[in-house]
Parts: sequence; structure tokens; C-alpha cells
Amino acid sequence: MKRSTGASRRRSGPGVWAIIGLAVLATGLGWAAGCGSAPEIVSKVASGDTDAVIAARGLTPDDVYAAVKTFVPTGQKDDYVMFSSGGHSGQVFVIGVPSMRLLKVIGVYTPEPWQGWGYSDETRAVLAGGNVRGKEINWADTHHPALSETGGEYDGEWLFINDKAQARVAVIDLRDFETKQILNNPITTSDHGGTFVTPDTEWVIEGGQYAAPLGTAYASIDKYAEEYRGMVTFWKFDRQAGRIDPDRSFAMELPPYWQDLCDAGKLVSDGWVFCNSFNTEMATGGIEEDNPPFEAGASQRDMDYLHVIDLKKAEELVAAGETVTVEGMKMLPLDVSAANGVLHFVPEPKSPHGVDLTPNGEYLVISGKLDPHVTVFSFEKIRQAIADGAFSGTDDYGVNIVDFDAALEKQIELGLGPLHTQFDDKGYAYTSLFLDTAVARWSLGGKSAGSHGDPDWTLIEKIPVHYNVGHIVAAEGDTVSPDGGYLVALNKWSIDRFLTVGPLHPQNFQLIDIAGTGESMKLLYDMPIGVGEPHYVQMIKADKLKAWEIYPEIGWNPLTQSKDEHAVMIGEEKVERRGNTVEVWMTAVRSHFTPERVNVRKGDNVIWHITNIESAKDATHGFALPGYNYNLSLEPGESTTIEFEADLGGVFTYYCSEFCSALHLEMVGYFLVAP
Ligand code: K7E
Ligand code: CUA
Repeated sequence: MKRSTGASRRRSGPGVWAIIGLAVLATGLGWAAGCGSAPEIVSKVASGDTDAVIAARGLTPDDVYAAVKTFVPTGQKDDYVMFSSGGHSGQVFVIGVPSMRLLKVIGVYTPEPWQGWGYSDETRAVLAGGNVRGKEINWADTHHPALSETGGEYDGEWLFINDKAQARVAVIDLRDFETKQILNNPITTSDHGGTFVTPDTEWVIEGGQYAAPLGTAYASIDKYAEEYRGMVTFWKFDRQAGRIDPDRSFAMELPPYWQDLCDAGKLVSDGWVFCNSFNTEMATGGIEEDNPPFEAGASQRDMDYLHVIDLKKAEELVAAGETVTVEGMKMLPLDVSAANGVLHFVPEPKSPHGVDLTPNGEYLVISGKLDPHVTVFSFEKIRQAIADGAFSGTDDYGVNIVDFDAALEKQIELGLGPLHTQFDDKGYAYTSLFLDTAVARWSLGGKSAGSHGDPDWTLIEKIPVHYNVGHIVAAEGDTVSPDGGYLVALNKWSIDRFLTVGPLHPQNFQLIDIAGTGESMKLLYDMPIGVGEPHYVQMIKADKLKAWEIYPEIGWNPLTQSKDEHAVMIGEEKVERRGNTVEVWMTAVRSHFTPERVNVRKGDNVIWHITNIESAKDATHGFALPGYNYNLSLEPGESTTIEFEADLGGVFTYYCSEFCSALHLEMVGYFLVAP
């Protein structure tokens, strides 16, 4: 085989060529029936056609390595699945790794027509759970998806995600990848430190962002210190019901600092929660009145406060009735938390953003956006300092401040603009550097030291990414046992990377190989994504997901995850009139709806039950009712009911909007609305 592009520069060069030969061969054999015999393909590889392609496309050995490492042949499946925030789309993207193929878009906060999300009565009711004081909101700013955990490991059962803009949280069932619940936090207007879960998912954490008067109250901004407040909410997740139970949830009142990200303790720190903050200056803006602008006013101090929350103690106080109620939400008042040692502060430098716990739960990695170091606190030292009363003072609200040096384990200089940190299986940490546009690999020391053989707490290498990187995600990289292998940098915009598609640039997910040790990170793949802005992503082993391929029973209601009382079985189809109400029992099967005619009078109340009675995996039917804004996606076995007033007169065709069979175009019926 001819070596065309300096393969000898790579240690693994010959191996690469062998691998690509095998990959091409394997692919070729898969296609053998349609594309010539196996011997022909062997001779194609042997004759150097692969080299010719590589040469013609100008690929380097690194490119070929990356291609082989990420290529998932047709029919084969990915090793990992990423759940990505859909940013402003209010959705969740499901992406395979290493292929970086988009597998699904889950409708969450915004309608998604293909899935009928927001185009049936039941899904509209879920969306309405996110109304703000009764007002419909049809966008979101989703930031942080959180997979449910058991013992600090992803269990593949549930997914949660927040909406920063409206302080909402959503619950997605990973049996059918559908959203089941949306809640609007009644005491605040924005959030950010969510969603994060405790190691057994008893609590879904939602930390606030911009301080405001609690609930629906109004207060002049001159009363900022007295009347404005931050918060963190602990939403109780009922796994059996598959829902958050607001009645068993509670919030904690916090000072009007801007709480940012949170992380839940695990293993040694289980039962504790950590949220950082900025704007402890309590800047209130007002540049038009000669005040410092927010970006300066909120960055004057060298230190802000890491909030250290004793969740177990908070639960006890809530159980003891030490709460007040704000807009129906139980809330632990700030003075109660401060007096009972539920809340402590640790000074943290400098404009902090990410707080990430090491896999053993012992160290907290804090990234200050304006500090080239990451600051590592020891949980044990923090707890000891609290026990010893090693405080450097209290803040204006009476919260004890743990002495910085008493909590500090290490500061490691990584580069400019550190944001977020993830971990691997070898004892490395990875931190995104926004201003450097790079990802730093560094070795953990102390009780987290791994098998990498590098000295403790040391910067090992940086890999440039393209372009401004926000979060990063490693395989199961925020759990108690990260996998290593792959890391994805979530870059904001992608200047000069792809074909120009106008002045709004795609976001760019870059897949990085972190399987090796030392200075060996390799960029593998660029995945532009034309929907923004995805902030955070989690990556789970594919075999942990146990999603259904069809619903378990004919007549299934996805909202209750049980058989629907109005399910229509074969032979039960009918149309009944009672006064001004017309009730329709309909089945859908390839390739017809039964009944095929529904006659009503204008102004009638129509109740329409539809069941897809199929049990074949590829037998989804749509139900489009033009003019009435319905488009249902009825997966095999699914049943739903819609109810509406027949307020548009005329003749409408309801039809199947999913290309389900050769006679799909004939899967249609007439809805006749007589005057
Ligand atoms: Cu964008 Cu986690 Cu909301 Cu950092 S956050 S980037
Ligand atoms: Cu059913 Cu098309």
C-alpha cells in the first residue's frame, strides 16, 4: 500500500492504514450483494483505490484516523448517546457518539409538529404546565439536562431540563422519550443552577439566577438589598409516579446574589449541595443614571460566594415546619437557614461559573471566568472548617463565611476563561477555556489521583477547539465512575468552519478522543448544529437506555403510561350523537381510519378517541385535521382523545400525515361540518 501523506510521522501510522483497509473491506462486504463480489472489493482496496481517495481529498493520516474512529457503518450502532440542551428551541437533541448523528429531537417546552407535541389536547396540557401565571410561553432557554441517577450513576430512566428564561423544569420519560411534566417555579422569574439531581434522584435541583422580589411581588430596585432575593428549589421527584411532586418540594431563600451553577454532593459529600454565585456586589445596573454597568459593577470584588448547603439539615427543618409559603411553595427563610447552619459560604474567585465535583465527591472544582486558575476546594476541609467554626466573618444576611484558606486544596493555572469541568476514568479532569478557546487536560491529585502517572494537580496539555467553547461533556463525565474515551466540546458559533449560511453561524460540537494518556487528545469530528444554543449535554452508555420500540399494549396512553380508558379496540368503532355532542371512536391501521366519515353540525362539541391498533414497529400513523390545528403522532399502540368545538363549517379531510404504507395517501376520511 502506498503511503501518500507522511504517515510515518505518526506512531500509529501503519496501524491506521490496516484499520482503514479493514473498515473499507467490512463495509464493502456488507454491500456485497448490491455492489459487486467480495473478491472485487478486496482487489479494490489492494489496488490502492483507498489511497487514491485519500490523496484526491487531501486527507492527512490524522484525518483518516479520525474518520475510522468515528465511522459507524450502516446497521451498526453508537456506543454512547448524548442528551443535549436544545437551547432556545426549548427541545432536547439526542445524538449518537462517536458517529455524531442526530437521532431524535424531543419536544419539551415548544411544540414539535412531527411528534404531534403541542398538537393534541394531552400534549397541550403538558405544555400548559409551563404557563407563567396563566400566560402561554412558546419559547425557552434550556441550559442543563440531567439524567436520573442511582447511586451516582446514570440509570437511563428519566431526563430533566431547565428553562432559564422562565424558571421552569421539565421531566422526560426515557421509556418513550416524551416529556411528561413541565413546572413553572412560582417564586422566581429566572433560573440557572438546574437541573441537577442528587445521587438517587430524590431531588431535582433548580438554582436561581437573577435576584428579584420573590413570587409576583414588586419592589423598586432601590430596595434591592432588602426586597430582592435569590433562591434554590429542591423539587421532589416521585420515581413511581414519574412526576415531580410540588407539594413535597421546597425552596430556600438566598441573598440577592446571582446564584449560578449548582452540583449535588456524592459519596463522601452526599447530602450536600453546592451552588456558586456572582454579583455578590449586589450591583443594580443603571448606567443611564451614572451607575457602573452590570458587567463592571458585578465584577468588582475578587471573591464571590460558593453556597454550601446541608440538604439533610434543610429537609429536617422543612419537616419541622420551619417554612413560610410563597405562591404555594414552601420556602425555608434565609435567617432560619443561616441560624441553623444549613447555609455557609466559601469565598470563590473571580466571577465564578462552573462548580463540578470530582467523581469521588471529595473535591469541588470552581472556575472563575476572570481567573486563569481553577480553584479546588476539599469537601472534608470545608466540613472541618464548619465544625471548627473557622469563619472569616458573616455576610450582610448573617451567613457564616468559611475561611478561604481553610477550604482550599489547590489552585491550578490552566488558561484564560475557565468555565466547566468534566472527568475521565484515569484521574484526569478537563476544563473548557472560553477565552483560550481550548480544552485543558489536567491531573487530579490528592484522594482523586488516578492511574495517569502524572504528578498531582498538574496541567498536562491543551487542545484548541473551534470556536468559543462553553460546556464540555465526557462520557458519563459527571458521575461517580466516568468512562473516559470521548469528550465533546460545545462551541458557540463556528466562524470559518463550515459553508456560510448567513450571518448567524451554526453551533459546533467537536468530538475529541481522550482515550490515551499524557499529551494525546485528538480532535475527531466537527458536528455543526443549526439550532442553538445548546449549553450542556450529558453522555450515557447506549446500553443503559431501555427505550420501548412500541408501546406495551394496544390502547396505550403515553401520559399515564397505562392503557387508556377510552382506548378503541377493533370492532368498537362508532360515531354517537348526544344532543350537541358528537363522540367518535376511531381506529387507525394500515391503511385506513375507521370510520371514514364523520358528520357533525357547526357548533357541535366533538369528542374524538383515536387508537392506533397496530403492534408492528414501523406502524406510526399521523392524524392531521387541517383548520383545527391538530396533528397527532400515533405510535403503534397509542391512544388519545381530542375535544373541540366544530366552529369552522365546511368539509375537511382528516388524513394520515406519516408515510406508513403504499396506500398511505388513501388513509383519509371526511369530516363534514354542516351549517
Ligand atoms: Cu452556558 Cu452551564 Cu448555562 Cu456555562 S452555562 S456555557
Ligand atoms: Cu397511516 Cu399514512
